[in-house]
Amino acid sequence: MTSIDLRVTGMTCGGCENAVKRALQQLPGVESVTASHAANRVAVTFDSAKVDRTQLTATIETLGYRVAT
Ligand SMILES: [Cu+2]
Repeated sequence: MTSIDLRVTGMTCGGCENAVKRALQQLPGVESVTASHAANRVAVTFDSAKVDRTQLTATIETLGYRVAT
């Protein structure tokens, strides 16, 4: 398993955190997700054979949030 900590802006409440968590957890290979709008952070643990950082980032951005690189 690989863990990454993404800096994500645009989340303003717990609903945003849940939206991000739900969307990421639908991706194959995603093991766990924690999100904090207060810290502007999303931490993801995933199987790098099944999903990569680009896909995780794209999924978050599809929801309307921004991922800093
Ligand atoms: Cu929100």
